[in-house]
Amino acid sequence: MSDTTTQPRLKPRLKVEPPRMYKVVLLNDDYTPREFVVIVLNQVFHLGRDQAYKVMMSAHRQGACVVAVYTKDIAETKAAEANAAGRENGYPLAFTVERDT
Ligand code: TYC
Repeated sequence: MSDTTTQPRLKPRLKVEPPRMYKVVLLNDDYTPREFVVIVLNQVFHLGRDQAYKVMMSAHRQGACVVAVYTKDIAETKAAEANAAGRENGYPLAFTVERDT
C-alpha cells in the first residue's frame, strides 16, 4: 500500500487561461540565398510559396519578420529545425523565439 493519498480539489477552478503563445521570428542575413529561405519557410512552417516569399522579403527589407505563432514547445522545435537546416547547408539563417502572449 502507498502512504500517499490524493485529495480532491476543494476549490473549483473558475477559469482556464489560454496557453501563452510564442512567435517564431526570421532574421535577415547577407548570405543565405532567398530561395533557400523560401524552401525552409515552406517545408518547416508549411507556408505556401507566395506567403513564404512575402515573409522572406519582409525579413530581407525590415531585418526581421514574424513567421508564425505557436505554443512554446512547437515554436522552439520548429525554430531549432529551421536553424539546423541552415547550418546543415552552411548558411547563417537564424530563427528566434519570442514570447507573444
Ligand atoms: N538577405 C538575403 C540575401 O540577400 C536573403 C535573406 C532574406 C536571408 C531573409 C535571410 O531572413 C532572411 N541573399
